[in-house]
Amino acid sequence: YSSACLSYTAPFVTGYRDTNSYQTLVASKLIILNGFNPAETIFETNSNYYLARAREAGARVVVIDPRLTETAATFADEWLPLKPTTDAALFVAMAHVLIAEKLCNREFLDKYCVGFDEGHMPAGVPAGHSFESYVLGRSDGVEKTPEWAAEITGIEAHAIRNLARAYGTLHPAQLLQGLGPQRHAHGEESVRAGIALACMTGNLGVPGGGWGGGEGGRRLEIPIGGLPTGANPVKTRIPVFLWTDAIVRGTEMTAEDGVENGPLPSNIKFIFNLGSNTLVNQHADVNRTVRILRDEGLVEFIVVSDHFLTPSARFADILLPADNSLERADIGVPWSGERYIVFGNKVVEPPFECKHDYWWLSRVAERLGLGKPFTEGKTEEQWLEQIVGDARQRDPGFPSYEELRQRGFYRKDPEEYVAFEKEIRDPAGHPFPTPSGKVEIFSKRLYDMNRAGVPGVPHYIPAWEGPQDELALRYPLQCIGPHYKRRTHSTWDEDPWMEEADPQQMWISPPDAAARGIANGELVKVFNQRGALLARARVTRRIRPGVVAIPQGAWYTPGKDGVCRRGCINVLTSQQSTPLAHGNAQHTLLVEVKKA
Ligand SMILES: Nc1nc2c(c(=O)[nH]1)N[C@H]1C(S)=C(S)[C@@H](COP(=O)(O)OP(=O)(O)OC[C@H]3O[C@@H](n4cnc5c(=O)[nH]c(N)nc54)[C@H](O)[C@@H]3O)O[C@H]1N2
Ligand SMILES: Nc1nc2c(c(=O)[nH]1)N[C@H]1C(S)=C(S)[C@@H](COP(=O)(O)OP(=O)(O)OC[C@H]3O[C@@H](n4cnc5c(=O)[nH]c(N)nc54)[C@H](O)[C@@H]3O)O[C@H]1N2
Ligand SMILES: [Mo]
Repeated sequence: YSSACLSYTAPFVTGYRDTNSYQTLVASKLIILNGFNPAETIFETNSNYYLARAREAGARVVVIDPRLTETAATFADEWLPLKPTTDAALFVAMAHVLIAEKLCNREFLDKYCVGFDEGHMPAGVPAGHSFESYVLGRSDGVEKTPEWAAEITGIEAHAIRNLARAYGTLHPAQLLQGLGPQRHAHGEESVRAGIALACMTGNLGVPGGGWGGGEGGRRLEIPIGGLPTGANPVKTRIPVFLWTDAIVRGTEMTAEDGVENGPLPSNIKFIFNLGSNTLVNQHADVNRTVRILRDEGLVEFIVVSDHFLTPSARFADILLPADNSLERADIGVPWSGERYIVFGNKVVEPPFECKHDYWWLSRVAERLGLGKPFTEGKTEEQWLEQIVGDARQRDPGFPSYEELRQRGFYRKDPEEYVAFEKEIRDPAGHPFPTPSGKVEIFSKRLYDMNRAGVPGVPHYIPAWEGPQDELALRYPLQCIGPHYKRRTHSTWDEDPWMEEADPQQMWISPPDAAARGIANGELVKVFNQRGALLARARVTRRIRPGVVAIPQGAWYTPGKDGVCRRGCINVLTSQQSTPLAHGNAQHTLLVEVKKA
């Protein structure tokens, strides 16, 4: 759900996915934050600290986002409010300026990359397929000038030119992409086009330079393990976003659907849903999901474990009340590449029948005759001791179990980490782990796969349900669902204090509101071909006209008419997956809004 397009696509280009640590921002002369909003989504505890340091050191910060986010309000010298789904067009036009104004680092491209120009193409590919040929319009007759992109992105041509010139002359420069731009139809392309730009300006593997998709410095993580998961005898894998399809047509899904080692021997009949509200709330197209889950002939049994009676929990055949982090001892590992772990001691006993998931899972394993291999006879605490013991073997500085329990955390000093540094310093000794050993701006693997909508080099491909889709005649507003600072997805949506601080509301621009007679604070109905919801309008200049934003994560609360009263954006989103990664495009949708 988070990063399918990035995680799946980046390895085709650079061999693996990696990002500089945020300390390196301090050396940057220019920082482009593209759909990256760490002031609200906190990509690393100190990402904002380093952004502030970088600004103090004189870096210019440009934020590209349809919304004037808290990040833009706090750090940006310039805000470019582009139309959602059009990042690749912006990047391709920046590439055009770099070529036309001779700001390209040809030496870097020749040495480290394949596929930028016709002189550096893999064997067996007909002429005209390089990135340069695409940008200059030699392959399709359309020159990707800033004027071409202005029409598509809604960013004026001179602003695109200025940004490209700054990127081509201020060195080192860092281009950081959040995960929002890739959670879109053809989200693969903004990832690939971003890496191509970083190479064109010689910004890969350089301190203060770099290209990043979200999390920083993964390689510096603390070596903490978890419970062994054993060997999964099932070798068939499906893209997670297609789980609802696997319920209705699992056995028919093929490699075209992203299935590996298929086919599935059966459609999904049984679901364990632990610590997740994705069963209903967080997956796209709630109304379709609900229709599927209601059909008892499809999924026959659902087990849910949670703290709250979430919209997902309402679909459980068996609902298990879980203990929470104050009611058990556990090791907490940050989700991003950070250099600390925390230890949470048990503060109170779990109330009523609440139990740790390990407790009931062990008992299920026992009934299946797998008790011993599952638990190895160990209690929860014995597992924690073993995990700490293993970590101590890998890292001599790691505290003992008792020390960790007392202190509550273990951290290592932050260290600068520059992604792809060794590949750039020593290309012969450390080739990029791609077929050519270089950065593949043209990927022969993707070209040979010949997947519809995935060419060999990055292209701008108009999104389905995007601003250029005919559907916009019926539903003229693009709608995005940003991650909201007051909650984690749907967690704490029901908390009244958080609601007071940051209510669930829809951002709409003054002209769009005026055209519909909507005043600030009024209740509106937002709808499209899949569903409808009610929301309070926040009329604000902080969003570009033509776009509305409804924070994702509100609890699905349908009225008798099926309209969601709370404002769960996933009643409007689509289950169509992206063409290569089969990731979700949950930011790509069109809607209309009217007074409720
Ligand atoms: N407070 C809080 N923090 C969180 C989370 C949370 O729910 N709440 N969730 C966590 C998780 S699991 C994840 S995966 C990350 C998610 O982090 P992201 O995926 O980066 O977050 P989003 O809010 O989806 O998108 C980031 C920004 O992209 C913008 N955007 C949307 N569409 C486009 C586009 O087409 N182009 C451009 N340039 N910008 C666009 C949005 O307006 C938004 O400001 O956050 C993590 N952090
Ligand atoms: N429209 C739209 N939809 C999105 C996104 C988007 O950008 N737009 N983002 C997507 C992304 S990136 C993600 S990661 C997903 C997130 O989707 P989910 O991971 O499903 O998100 P949460 O709503 O945080 O659900 C977590 C649940 O776990 C429960 N829980 C917490 N701690 C425990 C515990 O210790 N034990 C048990 N048993 N339960 C516990 C919480 O109460 C909560 O109900 O949403 C995706 N959905
Ligand atoms: Mo995520």
